[in-house]
Amino acid sequence: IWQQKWVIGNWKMNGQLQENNSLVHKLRSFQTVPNVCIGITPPTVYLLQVHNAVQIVLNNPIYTCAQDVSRFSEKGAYTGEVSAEMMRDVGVDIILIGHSERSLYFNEKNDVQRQKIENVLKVGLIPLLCVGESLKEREDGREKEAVAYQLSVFKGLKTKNFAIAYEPVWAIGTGKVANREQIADMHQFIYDEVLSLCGNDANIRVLYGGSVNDKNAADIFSVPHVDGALVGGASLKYEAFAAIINAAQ
Ligand code: G2H
Repeated sequence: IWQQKWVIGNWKMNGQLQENNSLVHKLRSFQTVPNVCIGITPPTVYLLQVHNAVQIVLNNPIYTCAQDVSRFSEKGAYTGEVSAEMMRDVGVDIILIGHSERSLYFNEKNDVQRQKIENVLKVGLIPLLCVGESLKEREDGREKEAVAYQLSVFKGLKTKNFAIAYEPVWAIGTGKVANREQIADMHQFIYDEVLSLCGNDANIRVLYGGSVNDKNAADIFSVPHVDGALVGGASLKYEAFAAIINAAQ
């Protein structure tokens, strides 16, 4: 998967047993899309349902992803928490870390993200770290400084596999998309930063996220160093998500 384009749907807090089933069943028709790694990120309570539904076809390439994980790694008295080990137990492959909505609503910062990444790596799953500057940081010309600070959570980790989603906060769910130059420039910067932090032999996927839809996906995928997309709203509708998967081929 480190050579493929990734199209990961992030359902956020959306979904229901019946609609999930019908969406996943339709998506299973994509089992042979070459060079595309498809992922679905349902709310935690639906992970097992989605995993079982994508497993029905053997050797299917649909990955089950989680939106978040506990910063605690050992089982115990942490009411409401779900550990990385439990995620692996129910078939999760990839775990999102540090989505900007986590910092916005739960005040999650670098130290917590670092703990979560370590927990994910410890159980052999892939962390997908979300980074991105605020509107104010971009207006002040500090977007790279902001992203470099977020990426510093990778420093000194013993893994060579890194997935990152660049999601400018001002482009999330707003309909605004960063332009080609902004995306190319930041993705190049992320590559350079991560390779210098973790070594030139690291496997990296850098996805773009923020209002990706069926209309703009092909254009975004053609930008250098864009290895895929993290798709929110548009991943909830089969037609739109399918068109984005097709655009990634
Ligand atoms: C950014 C993205 C997916 P949307 O959060 O993570 O959501 O595509 O709705 O902007």
